[in-house]
Amino acid sequence: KGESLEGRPSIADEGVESVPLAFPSISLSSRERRWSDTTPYASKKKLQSWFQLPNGHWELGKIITSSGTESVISLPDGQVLKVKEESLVQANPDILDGVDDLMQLSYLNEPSVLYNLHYRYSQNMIYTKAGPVLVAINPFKIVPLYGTDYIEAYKRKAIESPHVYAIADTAIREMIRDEVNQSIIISGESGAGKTETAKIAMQYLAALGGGSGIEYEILKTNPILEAFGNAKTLRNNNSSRFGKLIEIHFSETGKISGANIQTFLLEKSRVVQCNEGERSYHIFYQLCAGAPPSLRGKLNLRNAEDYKYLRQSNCYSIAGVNDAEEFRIVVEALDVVHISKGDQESVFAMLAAVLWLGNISFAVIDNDNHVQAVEDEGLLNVAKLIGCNIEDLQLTLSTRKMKVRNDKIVQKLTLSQAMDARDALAKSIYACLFDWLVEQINRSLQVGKRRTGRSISILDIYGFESFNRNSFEQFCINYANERLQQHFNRHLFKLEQEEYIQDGIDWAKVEFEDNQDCLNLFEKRPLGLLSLLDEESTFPNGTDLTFANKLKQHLSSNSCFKEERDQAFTVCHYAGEVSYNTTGFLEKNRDLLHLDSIQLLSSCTCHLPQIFASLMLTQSEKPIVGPLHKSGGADSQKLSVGTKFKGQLFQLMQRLESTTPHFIRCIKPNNLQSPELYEQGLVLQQLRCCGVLEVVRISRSGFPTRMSHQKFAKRYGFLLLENVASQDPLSVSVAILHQFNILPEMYQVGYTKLFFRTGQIGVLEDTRNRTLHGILRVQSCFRGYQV
Ligand code: AD9
Ligand code: MG
Repeated sequence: KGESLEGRPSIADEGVESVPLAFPSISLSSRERRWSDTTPYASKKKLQSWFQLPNGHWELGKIITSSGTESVISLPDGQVLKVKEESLVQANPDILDGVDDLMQLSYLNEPSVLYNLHYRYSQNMIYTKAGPVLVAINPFKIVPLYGTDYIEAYKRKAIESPHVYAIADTAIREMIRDEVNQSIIISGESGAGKTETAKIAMQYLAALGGGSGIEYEILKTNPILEAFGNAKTLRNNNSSRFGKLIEIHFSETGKISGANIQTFLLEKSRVVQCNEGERSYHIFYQLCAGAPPSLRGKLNLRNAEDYKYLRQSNCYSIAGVNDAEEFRIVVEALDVVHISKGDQESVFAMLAAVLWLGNISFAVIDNDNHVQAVEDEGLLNVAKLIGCNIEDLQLTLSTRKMKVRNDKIVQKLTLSQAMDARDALAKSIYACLFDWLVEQINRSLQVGKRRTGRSISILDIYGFESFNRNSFEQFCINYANERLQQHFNRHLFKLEQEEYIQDGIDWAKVEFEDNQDCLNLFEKRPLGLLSLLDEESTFPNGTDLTFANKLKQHLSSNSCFKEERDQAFTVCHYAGEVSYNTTGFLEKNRDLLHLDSIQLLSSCTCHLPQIFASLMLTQSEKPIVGPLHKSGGADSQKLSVGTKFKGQLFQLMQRLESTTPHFIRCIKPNNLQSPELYEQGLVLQQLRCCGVLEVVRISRSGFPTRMSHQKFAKRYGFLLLENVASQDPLSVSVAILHQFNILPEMYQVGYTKLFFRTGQIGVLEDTRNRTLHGILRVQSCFRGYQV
């Protein structure tokens, strides 16, 4: 009783959440190996333990005495507390402070991981490995970790500390070594740093060069896509409102030969509507602030404050951002990707048309509240900019042509119908413009003729979002994140463990949070969220309320679904619960543009008729009411937004499945977008929901690197001192393992493959490279003599 902890060497066994390192990883340098060896510090670690304060914050407490059931600890602020032994969580020895891979922690528990990340973060080391995953914590300030010198150093492998550059470098090496396409998959909440991280990865790949300047073009796509597809939200001043997959192609010599960008579901509604404190797409403000006088004159441009669409959110500028300067950068980038000055002017004209559309007003013309578009400045400017007749535009916005049996009738619109028609037109123009731009960029990027078919894809989609009020956009964004999470789970848990079983490997199973139930809630047919939404969208009498009721009727038994009052429902996502308000769901899912508007656009004489080409294709002659469930073929033109998005995501997943994935998990340390602030609770919640701890656990207990016997024998066989040419791959492999003294606990020999613990292959690869390098040097010496 009251015995000092130092006298009780067995305390480690009573650890609350201790996960002692099963096997020290041999990939560690000798200094690091010392770190992960816990025995010499056994007494030291018992002096300190983590204690959770009532507010949830973890503090490192010094243990003064311990009785076995209770301990007396002193906290950093001087408080001395008597606490239950089981409320303490083991802390790592000081010497492990700031290890660059969480795998090296002797005690892998939440407070230790939080502390380690914080320790590094406070020294600008924002990157940490969690086994195979790179964790990146948003610094919200410029950190001195990037640029040519760093890129060079990572190329030469002169720096080993975790970095996006290191991930990109591994991707290139594995693409060449295994002849398999690679992907860098970046995930994290809104504002966590995905887009920045994607750009940093692109920067590294671009540094490999291509010769034709294509790498420069690739980098210049970023300012363009961000101007047109990013906006200030409450979560992030530069929030991506579309998903992006950029596939970078390589030539045989490992140089960039071209690229292709695929985008996913742009948030159109933002063009006509956005919340207080948010902004519409950056490009609108950039145009208003930065257009030169001649362009201003041609487009009749005003200031952002003069446009209703931009005025409604009461937010025009972003701290630290100069929109006029950004406009200059965008124009320069448009030049680089070969968009002609003429086309650029047409693009700006379309943007101005969208802005002026918002200023069109309506006047009531009869007792039934029917309205007509007023012939005001807005209307005149729109007609001029898109190149249509003023009366045609007026009619399109105020009436709807319908066919009733064989008669054509013209129906007048009420104010809300007319405003909807106007807004739908603005959204369509903008979305077409965006797609057109992406298409032009892709044309410009497809220069490489000698393609090897090898590529590295970088995925940056909008992060998980939860606002006070969540609509159809958040519904789609969070669904996409759910899909991505499953891909992550599959690769780091499911497939890994299945492969061990198949190959007869001994291993310790690790439980992980499976999100299949939530995906089922979205995708199941006929009783899933998306199917029910489509069904209700096709019913002429369907409303957002009947949709909400239908969900309650059919989905209440699903564990990921919660009923809410009125028009709302809640989904339990992997990253937390989100309540959605169904207002606007049906309309956004149908995404109708009236035939009248389509006809108007197709008749207009603006300089970019091609931009509306996609519109003609995607909208059918018939009203949308019709079968929505069929996919492919002619019917795909009428797909609802939800179903189309689901199809896109499935395709994306298929594409990613054929690549070797490299995962980067971005973490947002605070909600204020401010530097130096590390909120434990917020970080922990993100670590938990993306399963970072479990990944580390499985990596420690598992064998993440694997290679078939054949491949292994072929790759390293020449390093053997004895001649093994006649032997089978398995025997050669075993001979290699022996010659290089690879410790038995570091690998397992499966039926078809060899399995290695993290880092093992690196040791062999280094030897192989050194040997090959030696051979080349000898060869070039000989050549020198001949000359
Ligand atoms: V969203 O889902 O598109 O809303 P992202 O993409 O995850 O979100 P983003 O990359 O836009 O976040 O990062 C948000 C802000 O954090 C950036 O505008 C930068 O100001 C800041 N940031 C992120 N990463 C870094 C970095 N490595 N260095 C400096 C950074 N600042
Ligand atoms: Mg982003």
